[in-house]
Amino acid sequence: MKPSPNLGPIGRAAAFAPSNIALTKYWGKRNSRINLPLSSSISVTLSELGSFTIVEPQADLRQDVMLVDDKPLDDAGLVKVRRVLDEIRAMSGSSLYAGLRSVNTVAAAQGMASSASAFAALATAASAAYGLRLDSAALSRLARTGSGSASRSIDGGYVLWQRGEKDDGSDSFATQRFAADHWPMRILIAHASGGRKSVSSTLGMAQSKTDSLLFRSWIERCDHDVVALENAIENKDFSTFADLVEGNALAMHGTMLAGQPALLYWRPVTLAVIAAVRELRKDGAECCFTIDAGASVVILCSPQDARPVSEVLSEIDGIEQVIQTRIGPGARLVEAPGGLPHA
Ligand code: 2P0
Repeated sequence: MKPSPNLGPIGRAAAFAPSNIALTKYWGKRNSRINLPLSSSISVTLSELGSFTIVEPQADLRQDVMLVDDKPLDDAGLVKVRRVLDEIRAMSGSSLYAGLRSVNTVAAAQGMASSASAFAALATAASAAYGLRLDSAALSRLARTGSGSASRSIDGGYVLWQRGEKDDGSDSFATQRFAADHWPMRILIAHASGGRKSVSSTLGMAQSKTDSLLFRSWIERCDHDVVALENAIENKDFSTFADLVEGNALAMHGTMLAGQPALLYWRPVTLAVIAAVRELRKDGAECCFTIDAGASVVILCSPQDARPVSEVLSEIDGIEQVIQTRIGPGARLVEAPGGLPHA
């Protein structure tokens, strides 16, 4: 790629990016090198929970180095980080390596997508550090090459990640469809106690694609759900919204279960939360659930129902804590603190 004509100075930059929760899921790739999905997906961007990342290009470094939550990033993580940085270096015309430091406020590998906020923060901070001034579509594409779901954390509110058609991924990026205040909703994360998930999303979705009898119909269902859900959000139709959000998540887990080997992320507590949410809805609360690649459950609910719903969920055996948050803005540059960004 040619250097951008619109270059700013190279130097330390920092960004915060929030995590996001998919309302219709990304589970299946058409290109696993640059994370091109087989279906579009819709998400909400979380306020508060996410990743803070500092990037500093430095002349004395012989390779990129990164600390995540004060520990050196493992080799698999570094490969993905370098993929994003190499693309940025190609655009900026700089060959400098960078020191990076990231702090997460989301629980990694518990079914909460820490890679979404991590790579959105990386793309935002690193492009500024290398002097690039990129629009949100370009940042979303960059974040996507690190981790698919990260493409949805660049913008805030209700976000649509278009699967795109092109082999180079230029038309596969996410954009805001509705601002957070279009339909303010509370998000409750019912955090299941227990260890890390055993199979990563990256591996799990590859397995489902090759091994699940239901995979083809799963992708067809997503194509339908994305269109229908965008309409439900536009019309603030909670009943349709709840059916689509729950149905899409259950279909994704059904697809995993139909794999050989079957992939099961749930624990008994997962079913207990599902039952409680359905009971609460029957009793008139506006709430519905979704589940990612883990045992924890995320509940979308109206602001007035958030507290009573949260109280019921907190009482369930096996729920460690219920975190309440809301829909918020996307990734942004922030003031970089002093001190070297790497040890
Ligand atoms: C989603 N998940 O739409 C779905 C639902 C998990 C379950 O996006 O391989 O960590 O890095 O592109 O982004 C998790 O997938 O996977 C994910 P990669 P990523 O939120």
